[in-house]
Amino acid sequence: MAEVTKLIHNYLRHDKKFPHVWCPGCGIGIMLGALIRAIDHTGYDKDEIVLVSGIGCTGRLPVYVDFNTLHTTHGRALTFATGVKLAKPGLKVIVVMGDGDAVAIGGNHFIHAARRNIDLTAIIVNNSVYGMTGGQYSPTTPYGMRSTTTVYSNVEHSFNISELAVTAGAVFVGRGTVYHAKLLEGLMEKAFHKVGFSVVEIISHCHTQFGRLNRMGSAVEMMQWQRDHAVTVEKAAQMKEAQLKDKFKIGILVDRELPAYQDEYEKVRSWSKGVEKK
Ligand SMILES: Cc1ncc(C[n+]2csc(CCOP(=O)(O)OP(=O)(O)O)c2C)c(N)n1
Ligand code: SF4
Ligand SMILES: [Mg+2]
Repeated sequence: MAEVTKLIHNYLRHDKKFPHVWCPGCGIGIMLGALIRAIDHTGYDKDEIVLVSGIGCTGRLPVYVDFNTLHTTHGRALTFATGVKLAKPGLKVIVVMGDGDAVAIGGNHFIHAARRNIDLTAIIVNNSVYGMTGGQYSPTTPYGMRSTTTVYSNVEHSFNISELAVTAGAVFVGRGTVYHAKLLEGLMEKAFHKVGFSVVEIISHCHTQFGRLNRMGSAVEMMQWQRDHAVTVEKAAQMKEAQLKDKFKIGILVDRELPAYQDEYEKVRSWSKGVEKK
């Protein structure tokens, strides 16, 4: 309990910004807890952290935490974060986005940040829908599911955010759920330690929009769904393709080394100042 009180006092803007806007039972609160614990474990000073977000229920998160924070425009969090990282390479820049923020309006920024391998950590809460604006479908709404703009059935096929990140070049990609909070915390910590573009996708629930429209039950029942459909990468390796049909993998999906953009950029700048090119 003393540990929780310490975290609350250290990291939340408890005297300024609460009560928060999230619905009771929303997964974003669990994600916030995991994020703060992971940052606490890394040992960074609060002033060394920059938390950047766009707009959305998830995008609201930096408002509540006592780091350097930027609450920017929908879909452009990664562009603001890129500017911060290039201007102040010594800072740890973490970008918090919803699925819409990251791969709908912000999709092009996302693939190019990954391709460029700029040293940012993207934390993406995938709740399958545009939560804040009333439950419209997003690029992660599964085929056949309902949203307020696909009232009969979504006829589009959804993005797999983590696979997109792997293909686009991210050096670290992890996927967790808000049910598996401890795993999530560990994935975030690993992502923060990685130099280059790292991604943590978090399968979460929006019970008041997506869950209600698809009759998926309460927040607790939606978390039970996460428990029953998530399979660790290690377990999945032992399973047959048919057994994995309605499951998704959690854990570390990729962890590789590639030169990070801002280091390469500094190298080129040094050549322009007369340092000999090797
Ligand atoms: C340029 C622009 N387009 C659209 C909007 C309206 N808008 C605000 S949040 C949002 C979607 C939020 O969905 P997501 O990013 O998945 O976050 P969630 O609320 O689900 O956490 C939209 C479309 C906006 N604020 N700015
Ligand atoms: S609308 Fe959905 S995503 Fe937004 S706070 Fe409520 S439950 Fe969470
Ligand atoms: Mg969303």
